[in-house]
Amino acid sequence: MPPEIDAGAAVAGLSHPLALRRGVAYIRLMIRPILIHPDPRLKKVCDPVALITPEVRQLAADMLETMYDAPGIGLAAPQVGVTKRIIVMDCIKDGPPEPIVLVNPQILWSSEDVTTYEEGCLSIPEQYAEVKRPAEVQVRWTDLDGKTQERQFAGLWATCVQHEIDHLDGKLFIDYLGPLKRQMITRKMEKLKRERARAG
Ligand code: K1U
Ligand code: ZN
Repeated sequence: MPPEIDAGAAVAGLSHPLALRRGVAYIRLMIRPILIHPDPRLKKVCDPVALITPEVRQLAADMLETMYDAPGIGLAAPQVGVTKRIIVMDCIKDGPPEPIVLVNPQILWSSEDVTTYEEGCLSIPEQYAEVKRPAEVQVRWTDLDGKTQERQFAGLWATCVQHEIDHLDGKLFIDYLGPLKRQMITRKMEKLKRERARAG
């Protein structure tokens, strides 16, 4: 978590410094291991979250901590082995961080306009490929207060939110590539996993 952000405040979705003293309950944050492709948990369609519980808030806080530590601009719950429909994002490169937690996100509208971005994935380290996606999307989700939120995302935020929602449906950015490229990346990841397992 960047020093400007208070963990409890981030969990509550309160990233403004004035929000830091509102008596938000503090919880211990944990960097969770990120699963590497191929893994069956990354191929599952995740379950909707029925209720915002302390466990959901803890998971969201841990996911933000894990994403900032990696570092990344997004993370989906299945990447830390939890097959629930929760994603976190912060696509701010310069300036104060803007962490957001989206529970049960749904794309309501996608622009006809498409954009190409060279995507990466924390579950497929050091592999990048161009992916074409709608340039803007309207998304509805539940926040950690249980309130419904809606926002139109553009630019990197739009690319990232679609990449993360794909994770919740068991889809990876390599699934947009041709079979040869996808197979080559998968083989590299199998080798990486073998090496990591050997190294302990
Ligand atoms: O879901 C993930 O695996 C996270 C992924 C999100 C993403 C990246 C690019 C396009 C769409 C979605 C990452 O964060 S990969 C790392 C990354 O992009 C990055 C890392 C450090 C600084 C800036 C970007
Ligand atoms: Zn990813």
